[in-house]
Amino acid sequence: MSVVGIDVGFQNCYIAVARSGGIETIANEYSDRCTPACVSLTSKNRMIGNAAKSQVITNFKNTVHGFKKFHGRAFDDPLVQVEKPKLPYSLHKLPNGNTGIKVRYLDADKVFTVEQITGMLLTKLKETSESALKKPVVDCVISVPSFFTDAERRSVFDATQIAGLNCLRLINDTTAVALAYGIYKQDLPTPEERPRNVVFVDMGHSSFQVSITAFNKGKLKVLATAFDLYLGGRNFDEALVDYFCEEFKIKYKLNVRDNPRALLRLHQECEKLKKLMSANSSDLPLNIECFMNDIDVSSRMNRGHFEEMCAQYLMRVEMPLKSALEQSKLSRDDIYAVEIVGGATRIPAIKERIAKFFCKDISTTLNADEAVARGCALQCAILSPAFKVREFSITDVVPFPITLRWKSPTEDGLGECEVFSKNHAAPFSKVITFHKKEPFDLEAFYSSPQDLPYPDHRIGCFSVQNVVAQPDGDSSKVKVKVRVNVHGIFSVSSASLIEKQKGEGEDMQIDSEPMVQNEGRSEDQTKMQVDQEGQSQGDQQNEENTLSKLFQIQEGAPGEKQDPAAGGSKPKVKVKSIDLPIMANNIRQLDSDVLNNFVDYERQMIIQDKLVKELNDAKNAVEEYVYDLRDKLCGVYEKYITEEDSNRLTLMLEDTENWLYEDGEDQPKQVYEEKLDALKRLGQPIQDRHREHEDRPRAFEELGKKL
Ligand code: ATP
Ligand code: K
Ligand code: MG
Repeated sequence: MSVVGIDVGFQNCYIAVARSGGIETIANEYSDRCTPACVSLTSKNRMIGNAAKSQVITNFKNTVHGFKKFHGRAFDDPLVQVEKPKLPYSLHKLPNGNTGIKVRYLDADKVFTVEQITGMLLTKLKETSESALKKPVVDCVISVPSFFTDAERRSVFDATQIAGLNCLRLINDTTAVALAYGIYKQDLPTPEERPRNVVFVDMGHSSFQVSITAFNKGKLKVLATAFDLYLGGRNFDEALVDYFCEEFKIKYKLNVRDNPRALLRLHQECEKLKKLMSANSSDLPLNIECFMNDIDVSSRMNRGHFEEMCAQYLMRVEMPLKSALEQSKLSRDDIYAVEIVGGATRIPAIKERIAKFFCKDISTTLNADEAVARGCALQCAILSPAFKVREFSITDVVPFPITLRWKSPTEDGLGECEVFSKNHAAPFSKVITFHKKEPFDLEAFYSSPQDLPYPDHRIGCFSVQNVVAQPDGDSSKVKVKVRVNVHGIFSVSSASLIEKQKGEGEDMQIDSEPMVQNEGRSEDQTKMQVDQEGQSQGDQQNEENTLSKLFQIQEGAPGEKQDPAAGGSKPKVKVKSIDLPIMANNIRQLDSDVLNNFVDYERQMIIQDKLVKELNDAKNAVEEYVYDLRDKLCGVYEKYITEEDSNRLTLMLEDTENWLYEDGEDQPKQVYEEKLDALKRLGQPIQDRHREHEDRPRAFEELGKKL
């Protein structure tokens, strides 16, 4: 079993694995630890990662990047509409209203869902991990921004399935970083001592995330998270692009925005310039040759000017820091350290703002690019039964409060209950008791739409089916379990009808306020605990854990369960409970048949890519042989072939080279293989004569040694 953690960034992806007793970030076939989040479609195959990035300008209409924010979003979503004009490729409204990505692939127009595009990227990352680990990779942990809502998380999860991955956890970026920070610390306070509070700040290419996390020995607890959905490194690139577009309009009469290729090039150059400015406060040049209409352009920029231009973005750094601190109810003095990660935190002005806000020097003890992936790999190792890892429990938060609503005969026709408050511990399950005579619907939604970074506050509707009245006509007691699972996804996970036993029932209210019980740890966390052998049960001092002890469900006889409500002080009464089916509607997740089609299609595309790769390899082998043999004919082989033969062979090699660029440009694999064989039949005897000659003195030498 393999242990793999993947940081899927808006711009950059990283993979970490558990290998030879530690966590390592691995490099791809370009010896690059960073794989660009980029997919390029062509008439023959797909290129993914570095190969796709090199197509950004040449094949701009079919090279997809910057798609992470489209997960779980409708085409009409304001966020999608803001991004759309900035993209060199086209977006398309799918029949179900979702965002589709329109490209040319295999000489046909094709619309992919964002799950499919991320699925392609994950396929590549899976292959990279497999070649590093030299074994199949299925289990993994993948990071998502902490502010991702239900729909976005479900969408990313679907993408992992398309790629054939078994995602053990979608972990929040900043929580992964916290794990990477805490698990190696030997000097954390004991569980009885005051925790060590650390702020984690991650500014990537597209967004800004902050978390405050409390550490004690063997555990971390996220206290608060905050974010700016639209603040990241790309804003700073765009500020430079805007500036130079204006300048070039006046200076060179160029309308850069009308030329997608030039605009993309300017973007790339501005990003380079931005990075240079992080290390350099002096005046720096920007030069682009043959930029547009054969004109070379040049300009200059320095850090001071850049910071002035970006004042509006720099101003926004403080807000999420302030929000997280307020939510955590800590003061600045309670903060032990401020750790920064993410590429854009390398901008000196951003570091300054963060340090100034906390009145503290910031720490950069973590690898800014790789910490998220490493945290993911650590979480994967903890969850994997095949690995023994230092005990470490992770308690995350519910970032946006969740409410359930149902039809009720009393009140004003609707009953309502906030089941998860903001920053409630997660993963977590709760049991809610209803009194009902017939099936009923539970509508789940985010309680505060105004704070939600998503235009629709509905999560889904869960129908509890097969509910009937008791034989005496009374309402039945229905226990419904709701949970935020290990991925941060909400669901009504199960329901059961409790059959009334003799002598019980007098104290039953009809459809009163539902009773909510905290179940403590969800199943997922229980499993986590089992996996982390020897972890103490009572490791949380909070109220939930006490309750979890009180209300732990025990295994009963088949079809029967111990009534969780009967725990505690009351004597335990055995009751019969019947599992009820739940139908989930309007959940923003792919239907299973659609998902299966995507899984099949991804497999087909993988096969297609493999065929193209084999074909290209066969063709390249011919080309390489031609170059190699030609070089050697005028070099080391010269003595082993007559001049006449050599001339004839050289001519043949030249013919083959020309053929490769003409008739031989696009042939089946077999043709290249035959061509190579034919060349080898001529080249091999020369090579053999050469080798024989080389070996002879060595053989004599060896013989001499022996004698
Ligand atoms: P996100 O977290 O938003 O999904 P990501 O994880 O892909 O995005 P990172 O890899 O953390 O993003 O950071 C990429 C950003 O950091 C880019 O905007 C890049 O230009 C910027 N960046 C990297 N190095 C530097 C540097 N030395 N100075 C300034 N910016 C930098
Ligand atoms: K990243
Ligand atoms: Mg990131």
